[in-house]
Amino acid sequence: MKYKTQLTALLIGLTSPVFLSCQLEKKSDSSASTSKPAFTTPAPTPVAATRGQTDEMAWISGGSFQMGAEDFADSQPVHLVTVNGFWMDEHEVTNAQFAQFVKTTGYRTVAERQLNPQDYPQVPPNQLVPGSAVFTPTPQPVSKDNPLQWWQYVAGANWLHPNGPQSTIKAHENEPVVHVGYEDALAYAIWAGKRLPTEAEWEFAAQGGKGYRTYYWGNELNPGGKWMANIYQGDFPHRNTREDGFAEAAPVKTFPANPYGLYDMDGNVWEWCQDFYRPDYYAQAPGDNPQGPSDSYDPDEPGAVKRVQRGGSFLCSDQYCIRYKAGSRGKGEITSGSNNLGFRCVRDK
Ligand SMILES: [Ca+2]
Ligand SMILES: [Ca+2]
Repeated sequence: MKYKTQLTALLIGLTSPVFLSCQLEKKSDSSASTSKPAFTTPAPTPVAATRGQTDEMAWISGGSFQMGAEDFADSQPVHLVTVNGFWMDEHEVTNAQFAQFVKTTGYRTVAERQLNPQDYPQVPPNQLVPGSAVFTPTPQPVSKDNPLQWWQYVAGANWLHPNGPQSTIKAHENEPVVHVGYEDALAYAIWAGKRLPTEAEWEFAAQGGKGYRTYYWGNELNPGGKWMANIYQGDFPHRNTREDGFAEAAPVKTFPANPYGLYDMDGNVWEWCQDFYRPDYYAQAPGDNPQGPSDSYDPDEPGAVKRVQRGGSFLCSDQYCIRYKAGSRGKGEITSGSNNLGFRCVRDK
C-alpha cells in the first residue's frame, strides 16, 4: 500500500520535507539510491477519444539541444538530446477548454472524488473529504522551512472552485485550469487526441531554439524593468507585490511568447510532463527522444509516485522556489493537485 504522503501531510498537519514542486532550494540535492523500491502506476482508462485538432498549437521542428542545467543536481549532467518534431499547445490548457472536456465526457477530477481511507491510514476518516491544496499567504514573515505554513488542504477546492467552495472559474475562463492530477491531465489529452509532452520535448520547446539561458526568455530577470513571466515578487510567502500584475494565475497569453510562439513556458502554472521523476535519470537517459525512466523514485519522499512538472509557477522567485529557471526540474505526486499546477498537451505530426 502506498501512502499519499503529500496530501496526508496537509490533512493532518505533518511537517513534510518536500511539498509539491515549490520547495526551498537546498545547497545540494540528494542523489538517488538505486536500491530503493520502485513504484509504477497503471495506465488510466481512456476517456471518449475525439479527433485531434491542431488549433492553437505550434509546430515544433525537431532537433538536438543541450538538456539540463549545471545549477541543479537532478538536472545534471547536461547532455545532448534529440527530439522529433511535434505539435505543442501554444498555452496552458484553460478552464474553458477543460470545461468542454468535462461537459462532453462527464469526467470527474481526482480532487472531486471521495478519498480512499486505505490511502491515508494516518488521517481520521472524518477528515477525508475531497479537496486540494491552496496557497494561502501568511499574515507575517515566516521561516521558509515548513511549506505547510502556506499550503492548506481546502475541502471543496477543485478545478471549478480554485480557492475553495466559495470561489468560481466564472470570469476566469481564459486562465489555466488548476487542481489537476496527472491522470486528469492525461484523460484530457487523450480526449483531445493529444498526449502529454515528454520532459525532453518540453525543455526543447521552452528553449525556443535559443539554447541554454538562465531563464527561458533570456539571461536577465526583468530586462528593461519588464517582467517576462508570471512569477512572484515581494517577500514570500506573506507579501506579494505583484509587480508583474498578478498574485495568482494570469490569463494565458498575457506575457510574451517565446520564439516558437509558446506562452508561459516560464511561470504562471506548473505543467505536468509524462516522465516519471528520478533525480538520477539524466546520467543514464538515452539521447534519442527520451521517454523518462520506467519507474519513479524521489529520495525526499521514497513512497510517493512522482511525475515531472516543468516551468515553475506564480509562486516562484529567487527567494524560495527557483525552479522556474531554465533546465530545472519539478516533481509532483501524481494525485496531488494545487492551485498553481496545470498542464499543456502535444501531439505528433
Ligand atoms: Ca505574479
Ligand atoms: Ca507554465
